[in-house]
Amino acid sequence: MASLVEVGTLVQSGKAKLVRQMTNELLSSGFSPKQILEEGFLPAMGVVGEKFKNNEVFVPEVLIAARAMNAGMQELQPYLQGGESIERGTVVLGTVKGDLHDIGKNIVGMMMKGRGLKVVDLGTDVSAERFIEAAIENNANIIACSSLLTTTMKEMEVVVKEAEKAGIRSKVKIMVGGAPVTQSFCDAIGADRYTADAASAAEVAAAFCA
Ligand code: B1M
Repeated sequence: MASLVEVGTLVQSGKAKLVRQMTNELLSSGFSPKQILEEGFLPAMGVVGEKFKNNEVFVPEVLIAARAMNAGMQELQPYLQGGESIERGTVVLGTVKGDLHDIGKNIVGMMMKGRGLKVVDLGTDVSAERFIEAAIENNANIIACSSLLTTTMKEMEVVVKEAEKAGIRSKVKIMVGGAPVTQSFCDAIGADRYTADAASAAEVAAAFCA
């Protein structure tokens, strides 16, 4: 029988086709899209995030679970366009200029979506100007920058400076992360928050938007 717990279990085990099917069954039984997201998908992704943080599951499992949740989200989408908004805030996400690493950034994005946030993913090699432009266009709550290279992490400081120049610094939180990034680096460049992994990044982003 379709239930919110069951759909969550299917998300965790990455069964995209079954998630899609059960999402439709739940909708037909009268569950609201918001309920399915908040009581089915999000807790499931939360569990996956925790397991990832504790090295109980690894990148492939996270990507598979996130893909299953996205399959369910596609079924919810037509119902949400009618007006009910489930997005808790908007994050503009990208890997900084000069850097092409995107595996970690993609996981951060999926985890954030799993927390009910709208993620505008700008991809890799994103200039500071593009981050700012997208933050303004999307009225973003957060700019989230990823960097895997010691040679490109300094681009994050440019993002902070450009946000100041554009007059949006007080309206937008700037989050930074990626293997070479640290809390002291975050403090030194005047960003708001460093997180070491995707699950923590999503947790902090959700808290910023709460
Ligand atoms: Co590159 N690479 N790479 N690479 N690569 C590293 C990063 C490196 C450490 C390898 C090494 O030398 N040991 C090294 C960097 C050294 C340094 O700067 N200190 C390096 C180098 C040097 C390079 C090139 C320069 C190599 C060359 O061409 N000579 C080149 C640069 C290209 C460029 O970007 N301009 C390069 C290229 C590549 C590939 C294209 C081959 C490929 C990237 C494929 C892709 O991303 N689509 C690649 C890969 C795969 C790696 C390693 C092996 C793995 C990175 C990865 O995906 N990890 C990496 C060595 C390693 O880490 N073992 C390496 C898995 C991923 C899940 O972890 O990205 O750390 P990570 O993300 C984590 C956290 O960091 C955090 O959450 C994620 C999940 O918990 N996180 C955030 C990430 N972003 C966050 C943002 C947040 C919060 C948390 O808030 C906003």
